[in-house]
Amino acid sequence: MKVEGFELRRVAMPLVSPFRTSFGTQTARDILLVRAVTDAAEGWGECVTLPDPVYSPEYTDGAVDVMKRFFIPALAAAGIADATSIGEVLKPFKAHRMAKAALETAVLDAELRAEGRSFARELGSVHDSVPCGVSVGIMESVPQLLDAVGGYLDEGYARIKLKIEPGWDIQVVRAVRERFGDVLLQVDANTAYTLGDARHLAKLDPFDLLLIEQPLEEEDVLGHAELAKVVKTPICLDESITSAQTAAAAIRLGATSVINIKPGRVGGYLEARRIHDLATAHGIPVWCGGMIESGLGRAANLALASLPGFTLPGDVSASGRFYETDITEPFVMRDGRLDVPTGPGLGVTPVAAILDELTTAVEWVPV
Ligand code: SMG
Ligand code: MG
Repeated sequence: MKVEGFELRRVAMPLVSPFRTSFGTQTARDILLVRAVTDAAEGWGECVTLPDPVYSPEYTDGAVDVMKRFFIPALAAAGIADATSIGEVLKPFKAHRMAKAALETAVLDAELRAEGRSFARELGSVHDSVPCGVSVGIMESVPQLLDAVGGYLDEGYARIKLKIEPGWDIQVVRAVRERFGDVLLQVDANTAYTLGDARHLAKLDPFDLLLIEQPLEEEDVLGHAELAKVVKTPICLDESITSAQTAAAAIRLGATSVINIKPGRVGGYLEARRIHDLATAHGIPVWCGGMIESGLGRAANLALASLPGFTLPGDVSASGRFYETDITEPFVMRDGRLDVPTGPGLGVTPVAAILDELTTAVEWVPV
């Protein structure tokens, strides 16, 4: 397979409601899509960067720049024929994993479409459908949050994740438990606490949460290991896990007893599978994280979430959780589950008219 070039496309997608976390509020997504054009087929990759470097050091304009300035020229020079070589070719360039992931996913999708194989089959899927979790942002008031959570439970979501930060944590979890009983419940702090908050975070223990996600700084893996000695709620790392290597170290240190796997954060679906394999070998459950993806990224996440070690519901929601109009046929939940796509590659393609309408910029970068 010969890669002829990459189209970099920006798509503006308004959210159905603002999504507030400890690092800011998103009201729309400015999504960077990569379309790999090859002599055999085309493939899509979604770059999960945010516009600002507030979740991770990457940001969308930076991803475009690093792709054009370094990654695509390096791929052109190496003459890559398939997706598995991309990681090695881009290895001399440090980090920028979300940008690398988008390129690798686009080429992998093209390759799989050409061969008529699905992402799910390629990655090692063992389920036809997966249970859906939903991530619920920080809100103006507890009654407003309870309304939102009630609505998601009515829709059938199998697990609720509450975003927390200092001042919006213990009383919020208590209110949700009191109102909704023993639903599957977990919290995500997006690095909003320090080890000094250990006693405070231990106040979450009586609420029988599945896990607390990334309470401390991305680089404070040791701090999480210390925290795990004080807090009974299982600690789950998100931001800190950037590769199979960091995952192995965090497991060894006792810093994480569950792992959130986000393909973009770790450099792609192939590295995501390696982390799944490693965690499973250590008896560590994993689940698939989300970055407010369009239908393209969602399709790939569903394939990943159907691997055997993904034993907890992921942040894999229906299209309607975030978007009135998705760029693919919408993913619609049935009995709290989404079907894993089975068609070639991602199994979905953008609806041309919708894609065109939402596109704000397109650039062609030849290889
Ligand atoms: O796609 O359902 C989704 C979003 C899930 O909460 C979610 N993601 O830290 O896990 C996380 C956040 C990161 C993105 S927030 C803009
Ligand atoms: Mg998280």
